[in-house]
Amino acid sequence: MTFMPKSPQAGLDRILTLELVRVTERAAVAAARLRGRGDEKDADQAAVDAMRTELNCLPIQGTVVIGEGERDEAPMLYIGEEVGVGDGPEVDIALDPLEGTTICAKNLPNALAVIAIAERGSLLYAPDVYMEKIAVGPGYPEGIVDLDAPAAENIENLAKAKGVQPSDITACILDRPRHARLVEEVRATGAAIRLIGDGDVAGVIHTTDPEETGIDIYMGIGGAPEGVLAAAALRCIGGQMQGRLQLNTDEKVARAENMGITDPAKVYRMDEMARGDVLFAATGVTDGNLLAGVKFARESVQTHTIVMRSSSRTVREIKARHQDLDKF
Ligand code: VTB
Repeated sequence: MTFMPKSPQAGLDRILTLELVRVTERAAVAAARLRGRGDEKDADQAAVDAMRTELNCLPIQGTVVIGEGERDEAPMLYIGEEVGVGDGPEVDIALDPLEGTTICAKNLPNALAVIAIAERGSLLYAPDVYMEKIAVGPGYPEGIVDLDAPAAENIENLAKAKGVQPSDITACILDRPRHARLVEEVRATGAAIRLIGDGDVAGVIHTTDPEETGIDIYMGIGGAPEGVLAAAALRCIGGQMQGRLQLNTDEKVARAENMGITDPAKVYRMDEMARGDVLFAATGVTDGNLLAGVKFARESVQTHTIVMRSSSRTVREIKARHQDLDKF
């Protein structure tokens, strides 16, 4: 009998999934060399340079749509920058070479190097404003959480669907004064809260494996670019997420309009933030709940990456030992 390889699904070339791993690995190693040095800017710059170098080796015609900022404020990986070798599929790219610059500078858990690639026109072009978010992992009925419902109702509905008491639920929320009321409302249900300093892309991803991470639900206001990246990840693993841009000034509304957003109050579902075939990769910079951080040994560097693709829902974990230390 001849072995017939399974034909790849439509959408992006699946070989890109593995190519993507090198991109986040390299950014993570560059940032990790500057872990715990108290210098956020240096670590971020190192990650940006490394990611850009590796991205420019990919066989794509890529456009950064979620990046380091607008062209005038970010010299590299700015929104609109063309990356890749300029040949191959036209793709949109959302990236954060160092998600959690402060946690990296302090060497605290869950700093990541992150990237998502999607077919052209299928990621939400979100301005760099805040986004109110709510997310849960897979296995719950559609609509189990709702951004417009009171926090207590979301916790209670989730607990019911999970078959536990609200006191068995843990919510992940960014530790910010703006969340004082949300924290109060969640605690009033009896639920526990994991307050994180930064890193809400990881916070959202952690909801997909509550047994491992101890987190059932992500709630609160974080960055909109991080919201799109998190939605891309959940599209691949499964789960539910909603986000609403915080366009609370005329200037922000105008910026959003420039990016094609006409309804400032719209609640975006996960599949409206990241449509079509999406590839997502994240490499741990510091040790975290799902990914180990970069380890430096005498003759090698080790990395831990999660890489996935929405059309097949394959989730791979890649632990790599790099021995070509000149490159890293
Ligand atoms: C979050 C967090 C990021 O920005 O999105 C946060 O996940 C939101 O902004 O790691 P504020 O810090 O202003 O609250 C980050 O901290 C990255 O800047």
